[in-house]
Amino acid sequence: MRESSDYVSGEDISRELGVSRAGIWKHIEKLRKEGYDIEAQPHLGYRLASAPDRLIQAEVGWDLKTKILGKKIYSFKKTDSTNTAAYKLAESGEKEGAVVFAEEQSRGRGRFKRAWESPQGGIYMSIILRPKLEPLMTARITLAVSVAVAEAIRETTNLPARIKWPNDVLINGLKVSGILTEMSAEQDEIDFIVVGIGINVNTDPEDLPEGATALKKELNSEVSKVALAKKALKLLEERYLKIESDFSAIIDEWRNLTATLGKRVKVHTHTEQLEGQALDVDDNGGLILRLDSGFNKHILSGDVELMR
Ligand code: BT5
Repeated sequence: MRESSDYVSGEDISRELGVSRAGIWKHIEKLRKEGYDIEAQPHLGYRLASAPDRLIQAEVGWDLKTKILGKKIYSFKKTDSTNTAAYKLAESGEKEGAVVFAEEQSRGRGRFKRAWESPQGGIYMSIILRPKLEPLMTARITLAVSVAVAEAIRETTNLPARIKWPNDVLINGLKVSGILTEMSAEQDEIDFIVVGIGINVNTDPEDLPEGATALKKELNSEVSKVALAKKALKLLEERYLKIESDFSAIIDEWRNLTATLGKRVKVHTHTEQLEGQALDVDDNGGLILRLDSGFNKHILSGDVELMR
């Protein structure tokens, strides 16, 4: 029915799916309850007028042009945190590429035990990865994800999304997306990584903290969460496959999208506060900071404050 903009007869559906006409009616009723707008006309059959903008297998998985990411999709209407859910799944052996979506989170998490506000209207997704990288290289993943998210926003909305090292995507200086990369590793080997992505899509700005914005607010119209999530998965997969072989290409993209380089910044790490000029990123995805003393310092994790 999805491939056709016109009516499909009950007879055709019945033949193709091998179910009775009464069976079809039952399915149609179920789909309607899930938010599908299906028109029924005697003699003509059924027509899909609109599909719900929900982060479920039938929507995100449909025509998703990826090889790994999203091959398995778990969806919650509401959960505490998709990262927590994905982490548990990965611990019990879930394969690389599985994605957990939620329409809402009750305890969305940011980095360093901070909260991620997760009201309805946003995308909350976590992806399980099992890269053969040294643990030191996980910052590469965050960098690649930030490029994929910023590009997906640009391609879907035309809005000027920019990246603030390491994990923020901004529009006009306001935060529209955050990334939380969590890892389980033993010595020199990564067991798995969970990449959590939160994007304020059709979120009501009143439900967001100061300094945040949503795509709907910037664009003045609703954005399809399904289309954006699909695009992000596709663009992320392309970059993920190059993370070892061609990371310099990802850094080049990052350089074009960043709002951090060249700026005077203050960096808060968990041990110290540093000030200087954001010079570049290194091969591990770390930030290279030119200190006032003239020394360059490589920082793998921290918060950047842009100075005037
Ligand atoms: C982040 O942390 O930006 C990572 C956010 C990751 C969220 C995703 S959603 C799916 C998955 N499941 C989870 O539980 N988490 C991931 P950080 O850099 O620490 O930034 C957190 C700070 O951003 C907060 O302290 C607030 O200042 C701000 N903030 C909180 N909610 C926000 C929102 N919805 N939009 C913009 N900014 C927000």
